[in-house]
Amino acid sequence: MASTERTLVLVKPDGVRRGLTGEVLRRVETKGYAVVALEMRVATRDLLEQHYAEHIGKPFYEPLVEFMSSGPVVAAVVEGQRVIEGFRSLAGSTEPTLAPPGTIRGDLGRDWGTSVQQNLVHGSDSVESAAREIGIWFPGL
Ligand code: IDP
Ligand code: MG
Repeated sequence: MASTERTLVLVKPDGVRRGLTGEVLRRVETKGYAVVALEMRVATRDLLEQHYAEHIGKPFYEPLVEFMSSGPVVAAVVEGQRVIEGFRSLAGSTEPTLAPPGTIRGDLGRDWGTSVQQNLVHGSDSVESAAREIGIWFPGL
């Protein structure tokens, strides 16, 4: 049996503003994953620069940091077998216009004409990213 994994999930500021935090966590929990840490906070630029280091220099980087610090986010550590790919599957693809119905981004998101895609959630994309991101958001864990 595959060993238990942990992933970092963020409900982004658009999700929190739209009152979808509970809906996102509901999908995580009804899928069977466990929320093992949870916090609402406004992310500092410094934290976001660490979190999104791989995107520095891309055209959407500045709008992304601006957007992600525009209001509170809900950060969660979620646990379960294969949860990293499992949550990415629940979230759907990056562009909400193309994310399949049934996914968080596909059901709840759309393009709003902004320079950065406002797509409701973040989920770590690998074991390495998950460990790095959980260390950034929950250093005490
Ligand atoms: P992911 O969140 O699906 O893993 P990443 O490629 O890691 O997508 O990009 C981080 C975030 O940056 C995305 O969730 C989205 O908000 C934004 N983003 C990514 N690519 C683009 C783009 O081409 N245009 C506008 N925004 C983008
Ligand atoms: Mg990513």
